[in-house]
Amino acid sequence: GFVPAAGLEVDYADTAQLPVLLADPRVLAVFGFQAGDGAPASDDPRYLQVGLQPDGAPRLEVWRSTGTVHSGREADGLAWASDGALMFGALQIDESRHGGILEAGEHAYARLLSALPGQGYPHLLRIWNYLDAIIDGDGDDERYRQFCVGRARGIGTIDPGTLPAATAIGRLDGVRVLQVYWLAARVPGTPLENPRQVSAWRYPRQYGPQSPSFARGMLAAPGSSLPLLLSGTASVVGHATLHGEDTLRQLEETFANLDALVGTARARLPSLPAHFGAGSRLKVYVRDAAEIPAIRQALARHLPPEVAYIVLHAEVCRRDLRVEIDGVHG
Ligand code: 3EB
Repeated sequence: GFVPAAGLEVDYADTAQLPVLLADPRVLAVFGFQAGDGAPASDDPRYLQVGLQPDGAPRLEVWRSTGTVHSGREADGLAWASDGALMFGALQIDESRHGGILEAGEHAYARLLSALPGQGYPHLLRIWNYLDAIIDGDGDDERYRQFCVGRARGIGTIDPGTLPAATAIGRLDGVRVLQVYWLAARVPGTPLENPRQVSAWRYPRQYGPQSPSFARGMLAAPGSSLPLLLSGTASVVGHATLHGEDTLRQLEETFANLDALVGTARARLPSLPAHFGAGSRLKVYVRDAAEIPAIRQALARHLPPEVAYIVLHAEVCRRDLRVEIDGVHG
C-alpha cells in the first residue's frame, strides 16, 4: 500500500506548553524530563514522563511528524502513536513484577518486538532504555550487564547489523521501573557504526557476558526527512574508556566520536551538515551534578548557539564514564 514519506522534527519546549502540544494532531510524542512528583500529568499515550532530572527548568522534548497521528494504549500499558510512516512506542516495566532487571529487559524487548510487525512498523530505528541503579552489583552481576543479557534474550536471534541506535542510561530517582521508548518505521533505515569505535555488539568479554545490542547511529530510509539519529556516545575509543579521571577530556573525546559518526553518515548522505548547527538537538547526560557547571561552560564553547540541548543528571553505564551525549542531527 501507499506509505507516506517519513518526517520527524525534534525540539524542546517549556512544560507549560504540554496541553497545546498534545492538542496538535501532528505531535507524535512528548517527553517530560523531570524526576519525582512535580511533573505535569496526562493520560495521552503520546506523553511520557521520564524519570531523569534536568539541570535547570524542566523541559519537554517534542517529536513532530509530517502526518496526522493516531495513538492508543494496549491493555498491558504499551503506549503507541503512529502517522502512517513512523511509530512511537513506550513501555514501563516494574522490575518487581518480573523478578529483576534481567527479566524486565527480556520482557520489554520480547513485548515490543512482537508488537511492531502487527502494528505495521517492523523496523526499529531508535530506542532509549532508562533503568535505576545501573552500575549497582559487581562483575557480571552488575545491573547494566544483567540488562544486556535480558535485552539480548528478548531480542532473540537477529542479524546484529540490523540493531537500532540506542541509549541506555541510569535514572537516579530510585524508582525500579525500566522505561523503554522507541521509534520504529514501516521501511528499514541504515544502521551506522563508528570508525573510532569497536561495534558495541562486538565488545569483548571483559565488559560482560552479553555485548550491548545497539548500533552507533541510524539513518532513515532515503527520501524520508528524518535527522541522523545519534546513539548515546561517550569517551569510548576502540572498546576502552579514555580519560576516566578527566570529565572535560571525556567530553572532547565524545565530540570526536560524534564528529566521526557524522562523517560516516555524510558518506551516505552528503547533504547532511558536517557540523552541529540549527538542525542538531542534543541530550547531555552527566553523572556528577557538581560537574554540570563546568560541562555547561565547555558545551557553550564547543557548540554554536543554534544547537538546542538539555543537560540531564543521569548515571552512565560504565563506572569510569562521566558524560554521555545523544541526539539528532539534520
Ligand atoms: C558505549 O559506547 C557507552 O547499552 O544500549 C551507549 C549507548 C552505551 C547505548 C546500550 C550503551 C548503550 O558503550 C554505553
